[in-house]
Amino acid sequence: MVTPEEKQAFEEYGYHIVRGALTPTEIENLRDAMRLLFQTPADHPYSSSLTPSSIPEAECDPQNPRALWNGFDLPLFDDRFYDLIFHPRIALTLDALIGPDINFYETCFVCKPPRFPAHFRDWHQDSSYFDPQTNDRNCAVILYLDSMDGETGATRLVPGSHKQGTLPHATPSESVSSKHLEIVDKHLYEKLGTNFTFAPGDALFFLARVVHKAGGNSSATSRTGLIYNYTRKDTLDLGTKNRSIGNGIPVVRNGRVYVPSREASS
Ligand SMILES: O=C(O)CCC(=O)C(=O)O
Repeated sequence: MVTPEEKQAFEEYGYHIVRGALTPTEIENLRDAMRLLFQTPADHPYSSSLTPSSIPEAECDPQNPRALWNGFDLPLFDDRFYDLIFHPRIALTLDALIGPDINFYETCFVCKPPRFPAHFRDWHQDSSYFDPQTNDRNCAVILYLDSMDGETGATRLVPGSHKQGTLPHATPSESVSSKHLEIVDKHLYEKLGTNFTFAPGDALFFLARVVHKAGGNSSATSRTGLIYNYTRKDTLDLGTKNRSIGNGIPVVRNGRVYVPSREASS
């Protein structure tokens, strides 16, 4: 799944890209799952897992009537999000990058509606939510369901920034923002960030300490990515245990995607 050169680059820069990780049929299937998730009513028992954006200038997308920009615990809303945890190409790439032996950690989506501001989900490390852990083998993969580039919501990241360790984070001061943690000195990272162009189905893997942000979307259409986090089997929470559903379940063992019945009988 990953060449020795790619593994070395991953350790150096903290990220890895797999183009076309999802097939066109898989993309369509996951877009359909997102279309249904976007219809979740505000009085749904689990709607507190889904966050409307309240961006004044953002256009309302008829497919996303509550303007949901972010949501966690996706398998609560559609079994297809559960199946995706075990996608062989993604799971075995993770095993090669941070393994051996991978566990699931958490999942979310980020939807960038038209006119999504570039500072809305600004520079941060995912590890600000996860640390302390027993080691740094915690990795996100963003699966792009729509094309994204520097003007249309592509994730930006700072290569090698995982080597800085854990940086101070705070809640954003801008009135229009995600309200999620961001780096206190976030202005330092703007000129260091790499711009990418992603096609639907591409996958961006990066360590939880890599500094990254969601790009702004100046186009007329929403752009959605699914973000799945995984850990190595021995990467454990030392502080408050992450309570995301499915957290800690086995995904790869002995170089194979975990299948419960098979493992029980072997
Ligand atoms: O969607 C993106 O491009 C990145 C979003 C992100 O990093 C986050 O919401 O934590």
